[in-house]
Amino acid sequence: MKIDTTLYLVTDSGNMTEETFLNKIESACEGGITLLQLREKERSAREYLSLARKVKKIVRRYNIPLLIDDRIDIALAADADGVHVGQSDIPVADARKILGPGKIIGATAKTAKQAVEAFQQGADYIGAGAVYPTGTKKDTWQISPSDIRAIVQAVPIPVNAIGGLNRNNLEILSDTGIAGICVVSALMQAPQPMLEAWALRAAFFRLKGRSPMV
Ligand code: TZP
Ligand code: MG
Repeated sequence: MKIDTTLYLVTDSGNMTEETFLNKIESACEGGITLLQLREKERSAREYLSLARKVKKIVRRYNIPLLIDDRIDIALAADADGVHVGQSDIPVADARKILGPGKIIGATAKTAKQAVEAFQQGADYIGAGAVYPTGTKKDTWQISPSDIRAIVQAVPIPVNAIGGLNRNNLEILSDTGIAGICVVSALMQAPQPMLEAWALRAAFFRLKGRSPMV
């Protein structure tokens, strides 16, 4: 499935109220995010599903696909657009078997070998990182821009960078060939996610040498 991964918001509702969280998501949608992953590590299945349905109502209005982190059951129940799986989650091939060809499946890869495996199993995009140290995900480690470039060169699907990215630190990714950036805190912690999303888009398009208007 063809997807635009330019500015990919991965959520973290943290200590926010649900209302604040949903308002932030709506604001980020207004600012031009192109993809959203609901990533909720601390919630029960029932809470995760309920939140997924609420988020879906918002993103649908902006034609932004909704992906669910890890949980294929939640993605199916909420009729989300797909899932994102990590290296210790259900393998892409099994996720594809369950979800069928019409859904989006993203996979995390830290090496070109992992990326190729995910692509061959049916992944639609790759998330690669962490680029910078990040407090958002404790059980990860950094990979270098040249690792990311090797991943980009190994697969014909979009590769996004993730990990500690913000509007001011994308420059080290300039030669990697990434299709987009994934951010959590840059948008979730922003007082006005709409303005921040706009700034992130502008920073990314500057990196790629393109105008944000096209
Ligand atoms: N995978 C690698 S780093 C990361 C994930 C989910 C977290 C990125 O969060 P932030 O706040 O953008 O650094
Ligand atoms: Mg996972």
